[in-house]
Amino acid sequence: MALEKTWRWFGAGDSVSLQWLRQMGIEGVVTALYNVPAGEVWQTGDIRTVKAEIERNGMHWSVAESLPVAEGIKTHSGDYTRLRDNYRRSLHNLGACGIDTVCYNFMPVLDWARTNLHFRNEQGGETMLFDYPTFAAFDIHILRRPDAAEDYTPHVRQQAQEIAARMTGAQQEELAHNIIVVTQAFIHGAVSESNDYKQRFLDYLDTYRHIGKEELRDNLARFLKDIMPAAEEAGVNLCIHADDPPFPLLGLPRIASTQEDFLRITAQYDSTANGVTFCTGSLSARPDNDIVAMAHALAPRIHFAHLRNTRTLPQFGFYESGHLDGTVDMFAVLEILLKEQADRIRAGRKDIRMPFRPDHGLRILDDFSRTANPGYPLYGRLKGLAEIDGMQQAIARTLTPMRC
Ligand code: DNO
Repeated sequence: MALEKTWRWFGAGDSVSLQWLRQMGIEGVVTALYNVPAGEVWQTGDIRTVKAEIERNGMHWSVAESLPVAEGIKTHSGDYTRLRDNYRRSLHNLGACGIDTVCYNFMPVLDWARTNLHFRNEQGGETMLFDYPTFAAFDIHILRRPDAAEDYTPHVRQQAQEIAARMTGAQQEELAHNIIVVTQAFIHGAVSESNDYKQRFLDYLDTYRHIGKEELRDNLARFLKDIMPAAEEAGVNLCIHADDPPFPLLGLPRIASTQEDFLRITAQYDSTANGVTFCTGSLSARPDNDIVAMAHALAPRIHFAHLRNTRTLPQFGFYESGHLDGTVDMFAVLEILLKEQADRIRAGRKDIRMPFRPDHGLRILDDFSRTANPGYPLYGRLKGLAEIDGMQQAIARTLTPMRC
C-alpha cells in the first residue's frame, strides 16, 4: 500500500529526462500536451505519442495536468459551446487512451502568483515568496489596473507606494513580467510573451468586470453539468486544483480556496468523477484553512495530491518551505490519504492509485547551474519526493503491521 509516486514532466524540452525519472523511482508521469493551445482538442494521435514515449521508459501517464480550461469557459461567453464541446472531446480522447485522471483549475486569468522567484532561505537555497504589499505595488503602480487602489486597505496602499518608489524601472518591469509571463508561460497561461503583454493582461482582467464570486460559481456549475457526463462515460476522474494563493487578487473572484468552496464544488455534481487535486501548498497559504480537516472532509474525492509546504508571513504573505518543513502536518495528511486508499481497495473502487507529486521544490545544489521552470528544480523536488516517500512508507507500515 502506497500512494503512486509521480513527477511533473514538461515534455521533450524538459531538462529532466524520462530515463532520469525512472532512476528516481517515479511510477507515473504527470504531463500535458503543451503545444495544444487552451480551448483546442487533444487529439488521440498526439496523446498516444506521449503515452508511448513514457511507457517506453518503464512508466505510465498517470495524470493529465492540466487540461486547461479556456477563459471563455470561465467567463461563459462568446464561443462557450465550441470550447465545451472541445473539452468533452479531449476527455473522450484521454479516456480512450487509458488516461483516467485529469487535473484542471478554474482560476480567472492568472494560474498562480508569486512576487519573488529567487528568495534565499536561511540555508542558502532559493525558494518562491508572495508578498502582498509588493503585489499591490504591481497592481496599482506598475500594471495600473483601473480602480485597483480600492481593493487595498490604506495601510497596504501606503506600503505599495513606498515599494514602487524604491524600485528601478527595470525591477518594476521584471516583477510584472514574472507575474504575467514567466510563471504562466509554461502552463498554458492566458497571456504569452509580447511587447504589449501588460495591456493584453488588463484586457483579460476586464472580461471579468461583471463576474463576481456568484457568477463564477454559476459558470463552474454549468461547466461541470455540461462535461461531467462525458467524463463519466470516458472513465475519467476530473480533479479541480486549489486557487494559488487561496484569496482574491486583482479584483478577480476566487471559488476554490476553502473547505466550504470544495464541498460546494463536489456537491454541485454528485459523482466520484467530480473530484479534487489536493494541493497542500496552495491551501496552506491561508492560515484559516485547516489542511488536515480538509483532507478528512474531501478524502473520498481526492484523485491527485500536490504535496508541498509553506510558511506564512504577516498580511497574506507566504513562502514555499521544504516539503516537510512548514505549517502543513504532512504526516497527518499522508495518513489520511493512505487510509483512504485502503478504504478504496476494500470497497473495490478502481481509483486506488492515489497519485501524488512533490509539488515545486527548493533550488539547491546543482539546481543553480540547471535550467528549470520556476518552482520545478530537479534536486529540490527530488529531495521532497524522497522525504515524502520515506514518510509514507513508515506510515503504511503502522497501518498494516507486519506479522512476526
Ligand atoms: C504551478 C502549479 C499550477 C497547477 C495548475 C493546476 O506550478 O501549481 O500550474 O498545477 O494550476 O491546474
